[in-house]
Amino acid sequence: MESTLTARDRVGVQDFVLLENYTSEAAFIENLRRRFGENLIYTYIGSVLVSVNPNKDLEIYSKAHMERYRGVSFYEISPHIYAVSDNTYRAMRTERRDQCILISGESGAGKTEASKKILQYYATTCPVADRMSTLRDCLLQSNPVLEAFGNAKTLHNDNSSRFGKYMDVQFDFRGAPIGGHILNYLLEKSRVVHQNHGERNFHIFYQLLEGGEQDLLSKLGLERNAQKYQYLVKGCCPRVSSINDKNDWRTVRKALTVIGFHEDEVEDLLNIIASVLHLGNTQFGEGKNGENQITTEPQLKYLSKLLGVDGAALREALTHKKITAKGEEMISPLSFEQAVAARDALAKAVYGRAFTWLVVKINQSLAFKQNNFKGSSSVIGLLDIYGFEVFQHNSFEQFCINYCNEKLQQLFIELTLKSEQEEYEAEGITWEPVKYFDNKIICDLVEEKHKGLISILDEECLRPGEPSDISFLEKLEDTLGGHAHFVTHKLANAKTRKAVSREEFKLIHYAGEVNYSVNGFLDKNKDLLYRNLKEFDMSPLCFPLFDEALVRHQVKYLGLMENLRVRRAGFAYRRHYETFLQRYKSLCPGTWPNWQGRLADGVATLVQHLGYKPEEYKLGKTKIFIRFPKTLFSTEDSLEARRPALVLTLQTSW
Ligand code: AD9
Ligand code: MG
Repeated sequence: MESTLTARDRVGVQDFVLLENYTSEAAFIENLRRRFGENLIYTYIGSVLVSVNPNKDLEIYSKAHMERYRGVSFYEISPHIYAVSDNTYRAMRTERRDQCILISGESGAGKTEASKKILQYYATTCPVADRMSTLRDCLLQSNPVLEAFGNAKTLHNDNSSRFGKYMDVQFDFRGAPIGGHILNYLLEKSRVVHQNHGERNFHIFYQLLEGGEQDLLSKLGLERNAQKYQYLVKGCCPRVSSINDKNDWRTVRKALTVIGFHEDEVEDLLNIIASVLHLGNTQFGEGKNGENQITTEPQLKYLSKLLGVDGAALREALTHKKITAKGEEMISPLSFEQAVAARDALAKAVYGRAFTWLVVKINQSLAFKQNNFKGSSSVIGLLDIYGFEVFQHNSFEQFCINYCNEKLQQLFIELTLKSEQEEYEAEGITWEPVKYFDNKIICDLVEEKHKGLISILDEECLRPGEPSDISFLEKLEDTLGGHAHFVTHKLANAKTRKAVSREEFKLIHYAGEVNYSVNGFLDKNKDLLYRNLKEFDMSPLCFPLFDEALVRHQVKYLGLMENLRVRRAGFAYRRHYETFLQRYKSLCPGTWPNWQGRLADGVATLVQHLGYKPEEYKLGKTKIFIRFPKTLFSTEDSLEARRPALVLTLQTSW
């Protein structure tokens, strides 16, 4: 007998809420797998979009695709990042409220790609305000520039964001973009001086060396060979097959011009990049009198030229430190190790400053010019941070990144699981609570005042005496010992002790367990730069097509099953009686033009007239709750969801 697959069997359901066996994790994963097999990477859980990384280019992002999603309701067309973009845009316009799109997922899952697609959608489909056509280009071109300076190849992602980004796009009353603003968080500066095996420094270094014109390189004193630079050889990975540094250089160079960087500003920026490479090649050795001195004169010469500082002063600053004791300033020589640390600290500080300056410049070009503007404006915010990551060796940087993801998960829980269920309870709607893991306990472990990990770290950094990474670890053990999410070698039982070394602590995160080496925690937290260095006034500035275990892990820790249960049992829409009545009263002679009685009775009259079936809605204390989107579609085609849009990206291979 021939068996035929229905389209639904083949491509699964496009909203998990429609899944028959909705409590089964296996059915959930199977639905994702089927859709993924058909290149359908997007699926909804109600208004949350789940996206599975295809790791290949799909023909679903053309202008024609964008047009298809314009002005069309969320549930009327197949799930897409453009549907979220459009829905958010229309919600902003009709409700005149600022909106925010949060993108969550682990490293390499596709957050940055999603954020770029959203921006492209707005740049292509929104009307253009007077004299604002250049803004659109600046918005789009800010991406390659920020990625060049803030992204790098890691073991998880060839284009991994090493900074967090929150971008606001401001729209005028007609829905035309009129401005933008970028907030950057915590660049991973340590990458400038060190990369783990198989990883690279920030893209810009390789782009400049590969793509920079010969004249330019000569002026900067650079050779076209990344292997020559100590800061670029640590990861033994100068080239990456998926990256074309030469082409990317051209893109970045053009983008800088479009954004409005003057030639001298680009020169300043490249001087800084080159000086970081020269700093990396600056070596120290023993002088005639046993003193520590710089042994690489050409580097010093270039450094003083490129940074615009006096050579002798720079030499002194890299080999000596200035301290104030009993009101007197004293200069003391640095040991070899101290000099190397001072050099690296300067390289990180210089690069960090250049990155901040870059963002300031981009913001100037995106800034909305008040004098051209009439009327009110609203904002759509886009959050794209670095994703949760676990390497074999994890340090302060991973700790910061993973804590950031822990906080984002808190927000996700708050928006989708907690507030939703609390609202049903408050409104007196009969409700069987759905249990979920609340990661607040881990956030508190990290951030609680006086008792949390960060407070203990700060206190240890400021403590007189000789605080060290190990004394910090001991303080953690004293204060946090016994916490269910905190383990060290000493605290572990005989069975698990081997899994944590004596210089590590383990955090049991919502997304998995991570061992952090405390080595360098104190210095990195202090971000130390000797005073005499600070005083310089430098220039401004083949993928598996679906790894089921990996996907299952993410489905679990992101709480997607719980999310589905809340959505499935819950109500897609809710409106205050007054708002609902105001909007639809014209559809019912009994409520038009003005309902004089109790609001709840007016809504009951209205929905009865509209033919709502009892199972389709519930009346709470102050609001009407509507279970299915289609009920509302028949009433009003374009009513928007009020929650901020959420996009969850899933990694398919690590
Ligand atoms: V990290 O936390 O910054 O390390 P992201 O941002 O989550 O990470 P990213 O968006 O950079 O991941 O995606 C990683 C790679 O996956 C991209 O460079 C693409 O090669 C690939 N990717 C992601 N999303 C898509 C997509 N929608 N279509 C095709 C994609 N490829
Ligand atoms: Mg990213």
